[in-house]
Amino acid sequence: MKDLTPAKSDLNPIEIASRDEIASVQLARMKWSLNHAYTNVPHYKKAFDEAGVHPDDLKTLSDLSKFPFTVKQDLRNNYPFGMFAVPRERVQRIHASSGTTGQPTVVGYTAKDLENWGEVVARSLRAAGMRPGDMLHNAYGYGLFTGGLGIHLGADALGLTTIPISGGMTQRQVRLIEDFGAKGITVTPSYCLSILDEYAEQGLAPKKSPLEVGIFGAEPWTNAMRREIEDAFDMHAVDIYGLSEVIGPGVSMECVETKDGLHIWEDHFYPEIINPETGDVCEDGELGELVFTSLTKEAFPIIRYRTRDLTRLLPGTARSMRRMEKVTGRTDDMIILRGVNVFPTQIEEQLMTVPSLAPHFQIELTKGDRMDQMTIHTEPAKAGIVAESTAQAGAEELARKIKASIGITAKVLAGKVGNVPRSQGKAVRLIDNRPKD
Ligand code: DLL
Repeated sequence: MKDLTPAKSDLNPIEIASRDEIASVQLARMKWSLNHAYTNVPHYKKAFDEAGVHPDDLKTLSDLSKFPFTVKQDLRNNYPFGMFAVPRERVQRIHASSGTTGQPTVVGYTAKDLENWGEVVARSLRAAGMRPGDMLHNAYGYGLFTGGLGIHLGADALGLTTIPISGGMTQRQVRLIEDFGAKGITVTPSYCLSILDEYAEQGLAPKKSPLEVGIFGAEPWTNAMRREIEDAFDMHAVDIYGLSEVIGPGVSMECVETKDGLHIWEDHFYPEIINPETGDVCEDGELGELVFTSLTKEAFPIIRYRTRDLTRLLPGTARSMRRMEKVTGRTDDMIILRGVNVFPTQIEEQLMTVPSLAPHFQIELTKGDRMDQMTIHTEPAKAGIVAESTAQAGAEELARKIKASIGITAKVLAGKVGNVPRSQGKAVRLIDNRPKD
């Protein structure tokens, strides 16, 4: 793999500024953001008043803990445009969550917001090793989802040549990567695995592909998956994180030279970790729920938004800005099986250690005689090469590993190749077939 470390002189100076400098930018911007939300969004005025706090009460960054949280339900209650802090005419772009679990969440951006978004995504792409003039194959979905268009903004800001291919039509993805010679690919890690399968299908060697870096996010993935993908394509694999409510992709980014967690672009997004049960703010280093406050957003300021993502905050390394550890999962994705908490990423980690099984998986929950049962659907590795009996032995090995490392009994099935549904975006890791009562 090539060394893709960016030159220090190419970075935005704030990325490597002193902590004091960063804190002073944060404090000034946080005061502005709280005032902006309070003055222009009725929801925030009401919530702050009810909590007995006023933006002027913020004297230091830690005073933020006096302010109330914002949760997804607040956004739903204000559907569609009630959380906007500028007249609708000043909103140049709208994105929305898919709304599969309820009403869609709508977010908006002014011209300045789009410029800032482009800047943080450009920083992220540069941190991944992309340089002006490089070619980017952008396979995140274009549309209401922030992935495709968000990455596109940053690619334009950095001066890349962008292939706006979006998700799907996997044969064509492979063809264009090969014919055009993209250096970078932006895609969900699960869809990258489908692209990898397609390389095998077409008899092409992924190691010989022009790709030098994959920029993976929009869903949790493990370091074990990183090794799998890096090895298969002989390219770097780095993590990009974000969520629509905070801006979209580009809230935080892993640096290609260290691959040690994701630097949060703290001059735009202020992070806190809280105990999800008590709401108390945790110390850096403690595992908890990630909470964000936007510092510069005009159209859709967001104050202490509970992301439901679990991680911890760590000091800066390649950049001065703090890092977040790779996300373990969302509080809503946590499975409680007979009293044991399990995240799909823990299953992924174990699956990657069984060579006879492919990296695709899906977890199904059912009700057994009395207790909940977990079945993990997997497939033989390397279509047609690994015998079914070998894969079945691999499935049993995986069940033993899961028992030993996580402490739960799961049934592991190695079905036929293609049995596990393939994603073209975010993978669906969990199917809950337990009766609803
Ligand atoms: O997924 C934005 C995005 C697009 C990020 C492309 C990175 C790349 P939403 O659809 O609003 O936005 O979903 C946000 O996805 O709260 C996390 O639970 C999850 N997520 C996003 N990035 C990561 C990541 C986009 N790198 C939700 N690791 C977030 C783990 C991630 N989970």
